[in-house]
Amino acid sequence: MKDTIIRKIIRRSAIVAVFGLGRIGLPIATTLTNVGFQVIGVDSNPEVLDAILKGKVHTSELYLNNMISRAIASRHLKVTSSGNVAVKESDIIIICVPTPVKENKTPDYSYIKDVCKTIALGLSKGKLIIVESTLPPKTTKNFVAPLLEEATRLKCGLDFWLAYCPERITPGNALEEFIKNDKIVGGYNTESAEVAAEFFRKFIKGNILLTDVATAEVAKLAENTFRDINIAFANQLALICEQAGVDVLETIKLANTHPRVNIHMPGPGVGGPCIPKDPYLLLHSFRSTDHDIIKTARQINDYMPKHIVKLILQGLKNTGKDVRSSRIAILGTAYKGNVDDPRLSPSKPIIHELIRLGAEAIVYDPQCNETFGAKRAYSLHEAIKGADCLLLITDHTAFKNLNLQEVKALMNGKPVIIDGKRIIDPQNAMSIGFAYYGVGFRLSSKRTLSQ
Ligand code: SAJ
Repeated sequence: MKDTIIRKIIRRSAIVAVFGLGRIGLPIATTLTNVGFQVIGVDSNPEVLDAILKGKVHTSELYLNNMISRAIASRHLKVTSSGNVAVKESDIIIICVPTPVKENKTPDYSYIKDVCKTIALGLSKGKLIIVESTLPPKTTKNFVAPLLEEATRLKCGLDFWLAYCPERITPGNALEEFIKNDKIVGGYNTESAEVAAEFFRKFIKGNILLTDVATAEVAKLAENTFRDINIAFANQLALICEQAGVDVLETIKLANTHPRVNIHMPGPGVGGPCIPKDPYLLLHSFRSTDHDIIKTARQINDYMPKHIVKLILQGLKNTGKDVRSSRIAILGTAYKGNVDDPRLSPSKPIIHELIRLGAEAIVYDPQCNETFGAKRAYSLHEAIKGADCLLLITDHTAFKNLNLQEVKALMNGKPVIIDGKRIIDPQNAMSIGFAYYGVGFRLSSKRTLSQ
């Protein structure tokens, strides 16, 4: 049985079903057609399937729509909502569905549970199931495998193979990184790891790193939790630098010249579908102690939007303006630069608080349609005209070369600029006449923030 699937993989005659055609699953499905596999994409959302069939997917992945159209036209990619049929026709099944956390920060298993139930309807001997979705530790062994076994009476690791192989591609560069990155392959058992590794060896240019499922689950969560903690340190360092009267950018630049130091960048908060929630998945089923760096890092990063509002209020106060009669232009609602995704963006709490305080909030984001309840500007000019305060939240390339002379001329009174991503030159801004505030930029003693 194992020789059969290995032979199909080697010949690239194995048919692959990809469940979940979102920002991870769709690039994976499309790339697999590019490297010679026949792929069936499965998604429960008819709008997603329709956009794929029309080659009009809203994405920040360059060339993805062209690749999709070619794959559909050549029939290397089919898409369907009938998951059980797709499983019956496939040899390899890849799961790329979301694993969010609920309001109470516990894992939401609904997506992974639904997809496992669907897969079980079509599962038979000799298939390989690969989970790419980020999961709490021990979920593959204690939740996914039993769901598949109970419904099919098949034995995991014997009748079918199961591996946890997390994705670490960065949105906007998914197509390149899917092939280039090293790949962790966590096998339910040794044979599962071997079969999954053989599949990835056909197209992954990075290293294939074999381990067990639980270690692979924790490794993935460790990667993203490390980033969250590192960013939290950069954010706390920024707050320290503001009060110490130094610039955090220069501080980090100097500190990172140490051969083994890599401090990340401070910002207005941590957003996106992964980094803000993965630390909670890692903590799940861990009996936290009073001294928990992971939770503290989350609190620091979740505080940063509040700090941005403090900077805004300070800037308006120091220029004789009242927030209740101020127009505030917010550049960016996407959670990070050059993506179109607003999920958990720090812009959301900032905009909601500004509206609560009575400000007129207007948003411009060339890549993201979300406004979080603020007015929407359809150009930079429209957003900035008449604004009392300009707020930079997302470091889109389009915002990195603002003509500050022109911006100042459009703004009202003594203009305030709040540089959440530190993409503006403070000296240049101040020389032109802006009241400049930046995350981690020295607050002169007379400008310390009111607590
Ligand atoms: N951020 C900072 N400072 C930094 C880096 C990021 O404030 O130095 C902020 C960003 O503005 C954003 C948030 O953190 O709001 C998250 O950004 P990110 O680039 O770290 O991460 P994501 O959400 O794009 O994460 C993806 C992840 N991919 C998957 O889970 C499939 C993650 O595994 C990758 O590590 C990450 O991309 C990456 O390496 O870019």
